[in-house]
Amino acid sequence: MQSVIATWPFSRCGIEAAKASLSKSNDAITAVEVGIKAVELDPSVTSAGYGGLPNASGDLELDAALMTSDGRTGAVMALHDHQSAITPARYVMERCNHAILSGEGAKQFAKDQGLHQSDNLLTEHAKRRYEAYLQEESTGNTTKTEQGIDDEKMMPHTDTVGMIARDSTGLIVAGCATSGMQFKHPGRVGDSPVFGAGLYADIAGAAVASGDGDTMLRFCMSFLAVERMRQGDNAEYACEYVVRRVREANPNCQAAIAAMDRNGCTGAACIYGGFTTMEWSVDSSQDVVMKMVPGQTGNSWLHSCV
Ligand code: SD4
Repeated sequence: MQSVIATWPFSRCGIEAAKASLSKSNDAITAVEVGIKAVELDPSVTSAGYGGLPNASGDLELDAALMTSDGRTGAVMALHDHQSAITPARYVMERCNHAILSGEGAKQFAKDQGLHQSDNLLTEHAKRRYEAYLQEESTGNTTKTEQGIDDEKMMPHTDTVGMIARDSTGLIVAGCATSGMQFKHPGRVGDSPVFGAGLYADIAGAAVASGDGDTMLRFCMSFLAVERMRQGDNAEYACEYVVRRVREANPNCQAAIAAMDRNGCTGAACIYGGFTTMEWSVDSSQDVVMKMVPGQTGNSWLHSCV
């Protein structure tokens, strides 16, 4: 069954692109690549690709990864000078002897592959937000907790595009792309491009995570969800199990996960309410469906894209 699931309502354009790609070429890798790229190049999305908020030095710094159910991996971390990181990640997977490239090395690789660099990296909105951040930093007019979290807004802004697609050959591909935490320390990498954490895929299925990567990393959420599906959980139970585990250890963590089993059936779970998936499958409907995922606590997720 051809099937796609992605994180957050802003991924609708990505799901539409992935659906069109699957219909045309029935290739889950290309579907995830074009789907994620559509989101990265949407300037209204403030947490991935062009439109993303910069790091503390004012630079857009992107992470992205792809992983396939037949064991292929590719990721770029802290990539500069690109509006989209998912194609560089695909090229690492297909054209490089390594699984992950970071920083200057990732940039050099992308250049060697002929991928277009851009000097148009920050939208007007991102520039304004960065200026406001600098202003706050210089006046000390922030209310940070010891974890560096803004009290007023409760949690840092965090929304990654994660996408999983299955084609009718049975290949399942997971992908993630993010600009990471807003105004992060240069070089900071969260869970999104880390295999097992932000994404994972193997013959039992695939999963992608979204949320506070600095905390989520240690739970290997995506790997754990796929392990649960291997042991017989459906995708929804697997996600609920993973989120329960994170919540038991850290009830204040903003963490969410979406998964797809080997047959293309999907599920999702989150600690804070407000997490949403976008889904499409060839069997159920021709339309993209938005699903609100109930949270495991009364708290609501705070978005970067508002
Ligand atoms: C990160 N996990 O860089 C990413 C951000 C994110 O949903 O997912 N957001 O920590």
